[in-house]
Amino acid sequence: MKEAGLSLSEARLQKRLARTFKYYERVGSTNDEAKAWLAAGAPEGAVVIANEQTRGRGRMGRAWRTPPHAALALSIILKPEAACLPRLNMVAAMSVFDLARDCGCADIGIKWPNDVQVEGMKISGVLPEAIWQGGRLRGAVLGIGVNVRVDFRQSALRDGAISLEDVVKGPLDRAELIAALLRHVDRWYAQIATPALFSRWKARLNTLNTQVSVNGLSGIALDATADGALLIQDEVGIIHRACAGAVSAPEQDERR
Ligand code: BT5
Repeated sequence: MKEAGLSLSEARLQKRLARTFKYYERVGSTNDEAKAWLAAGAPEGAVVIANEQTRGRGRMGRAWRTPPHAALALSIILKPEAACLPRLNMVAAMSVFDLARDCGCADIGIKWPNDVQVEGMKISGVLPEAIWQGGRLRGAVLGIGVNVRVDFRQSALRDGAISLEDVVKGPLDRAELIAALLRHVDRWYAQIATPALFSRWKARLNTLNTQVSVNGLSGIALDATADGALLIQDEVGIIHRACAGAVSAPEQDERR
């Protein structure tokens, strides 16, 4: 679908973002660009934005679909305390939740750890990645993808994915959406170490008290912990702790 007069462009973003950013019409993955920029000394808050990703990444090597002119794909460079890394999932999920609410969506929930769902379907995915150097946290990249007008009708994802425009039934301006999303990220990131972020995220989780299967472990999702783990009770009553596992461990990055 064409964005008449409202296409995403560096100039339109420049007018709306009071921050350092890089814009790509087409890129492999914004997370990869942001990681390279972080290594080269990017400031906190800098963001990489793309109109299209050709190798968009999900968690654990999965692919993320970002066709041109249809989605938000951005990666924000952050420099949190190492202890706050597990909270990046919450920052992103709450920010997308608020964006969906701004757009007028009503039935919004967070599927643990960080998928935002509207009407039970995935509208957004989050990929936080930490960069370590010599045992020290250099920073983190918070990748966020949001479907704005991705057409899933002919796709294998059609039963589980949805776009904002499917819900609001009207055209949305991606430059405005990015500006609004970044305002939410800034606000929630400022609260990353607070109990408020955790309690608001937990209150929006639609996963609690449902049957789940995480990393081969099945059971009832009993609770979520302040560091973002899920407590799962198996069929014999044993409680297991599942971690989101999306923020890479120091050893993994140092081996690259
Ligand atoms: C995620 O992974 O949901 C994280 C996606 C993060 C994407 C952003 S875009 C900007 C930044 N740059 C990147 O390269 N990545 C980040 P996961 O929970 O593993 O979900 C991946 C699964 O979601 C896939 O295996 C598909 O089943 C499904 N999927 C792929 N594309 C989708 C889409 N556009 N909408 C909904 N579901 C999708």
